[in-house]
Amino acid sequence: MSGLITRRNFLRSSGLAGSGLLLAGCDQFNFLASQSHPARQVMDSANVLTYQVQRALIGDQTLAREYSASEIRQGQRPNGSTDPTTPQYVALRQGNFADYRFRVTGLVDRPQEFTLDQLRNMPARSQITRHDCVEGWSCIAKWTGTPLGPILDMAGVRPNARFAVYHCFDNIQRTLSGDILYYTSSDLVDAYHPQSILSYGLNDQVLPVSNGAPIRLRIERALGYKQPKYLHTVELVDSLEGFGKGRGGYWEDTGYDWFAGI
Ligand SMILES: Nc1nc2c(c(=O)[nH]1)N[C@H]1C(S)=C(S)[C@@H](COP(=O)(O)O)O[C@H]1N2
Ligand SMILES: [Mo]
Repeated sequence: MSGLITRRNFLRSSGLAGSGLLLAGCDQFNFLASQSHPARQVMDSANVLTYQVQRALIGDQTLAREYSASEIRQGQRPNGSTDPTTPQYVALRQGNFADYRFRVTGLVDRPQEFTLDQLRNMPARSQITRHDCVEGWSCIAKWTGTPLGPILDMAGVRPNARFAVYHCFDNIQRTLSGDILYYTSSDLVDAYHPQSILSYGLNDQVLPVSNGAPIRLRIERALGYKQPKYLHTVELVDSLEGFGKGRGGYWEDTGYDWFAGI
């Protein structure tokens, strides 16, 4: 959490107290999936406002708080998908991820592709941070990986790119019309943030499957659902339309805040 402002303080002080509904846990919010529900409009306008105010106050490069090793009190609690069953993922896992490729696509001059070994041989960063899930729990854990920003620079992000969409292997939901795969997105400020790392290590061990192996992105100034596990592609885009329901992520499509800053 940045010392400057929290969603909670901002909403309280700005008279958007009605939007306190933004702050409670996941389960109560299924009604928000209904596009026509009046709470949706309140939420949408509050999202725009908090996004602009937080970006203005927090600035681009403020770091999320980092902790000391003694503050790691338990393992990172696995949540959401913990054992993806898509054939593509199962096959990669059986091969110990030797055939895994991390890709950068979309509005870039030079699409990129990396093996796990290549990522592990790039400059590494470790950070001990707190993961906050909207369900109401948090964990302090040490994440090790390589920063995303320099990789985006290798790809040459085009000036018209506004968002990074993060595509994952896991079928978070199975429906009659097929699997729904997890995805989320961020602006380029978060994509280039120095703590935004493609992590392959957790608490000094190889990142386990339950926490997103082989690669999981950390976006440390955002809530848990903005920390995509089983990540395979970052796609640079100028609009979030055309992905899922167009709200920028699997959970975002059900009504969660897109910015999700903490
Ligand atoms: N691909 C993918 N990423 C995901 C999820 C998921 O189900 N699938 N769940 C999200 C949520 S809500 C949380 S709280 C964290 C949980 O990460 P963890 O299992 O490492 O604790 O991952 C986030 N990223
Ligand atoms: Mo979460």
